[in-house]
Amino acid sequence: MTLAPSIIASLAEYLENAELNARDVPMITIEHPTLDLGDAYAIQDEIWRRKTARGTRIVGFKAGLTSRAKMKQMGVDQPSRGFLADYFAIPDGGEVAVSTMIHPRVEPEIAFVTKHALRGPGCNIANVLAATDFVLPAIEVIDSRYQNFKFDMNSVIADNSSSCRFVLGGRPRSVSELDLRTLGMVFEKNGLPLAYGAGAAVYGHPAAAVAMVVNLLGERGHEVPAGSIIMSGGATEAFAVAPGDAVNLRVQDLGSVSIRFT
Ligand code: 0L1
Ligand code: MG
Repeated sequence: MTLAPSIIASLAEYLENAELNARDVPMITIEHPTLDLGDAYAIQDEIWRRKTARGTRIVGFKAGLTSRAKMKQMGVDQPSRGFLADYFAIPDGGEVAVSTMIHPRVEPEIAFVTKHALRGPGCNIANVLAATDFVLPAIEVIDSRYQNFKFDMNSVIADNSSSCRFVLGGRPRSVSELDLRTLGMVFEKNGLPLAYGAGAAVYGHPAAAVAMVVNLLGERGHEVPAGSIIMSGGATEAFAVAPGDAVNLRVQDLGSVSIRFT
């Protein structure tokens, strides 16, 4: 780590205010070029602390940048983690106003819900599958707080990996009945296909992406409690949305999930 605790705290306040006020800001590494990965996760964890101190519940976590398509789209070369706050959840088929966000994009994902706690380091696919209660189709709405959705790796990690909203839907299914790598996905906007995906596009196996999140959390002493939601990462690149758009994801054997933007 290179930054003093007071700078970590003020950058966390700056980025959280950008999220809460839906205002974009310059990338933080412009003013703090020495900011490293440890500083970035310390800022993300300080945003987490600020929210829980105000009574917000952290309901789960996310893997970010787990597909080749996403890494290529954003010009980065490693995955990240973020946390999910209670108010990020939108009901299946629900609406969200684009005016409450900066420049939202959507991603097709598989969400895991845990029945046992998970803790890294050393968490692997088998540990994740054994601790999973069920999986669900999910849409993640990401919204970078940075101008023009442009950032470097450390800046996006500090910004909670662009976490903004998520929707869970479909039918909960036990992982013992499924091959998560070969699950097909059709992602649609306004009734037309946007992209097609498969589970293996998510870090080789969606449970491997979840293990990666658990291990990244473990590096800073965080456990994933039973009952957590973990978004395993986009199976395709992310797509911009505008008021009036209806987005739907169909996942083989898991049903569908949708969200509308007003
Ligand atoms: O969920 C994601 O893959 C987003 C991670 C952060 C990068 C981005 O905003 O695209
Ligand atoms: Mg995502």
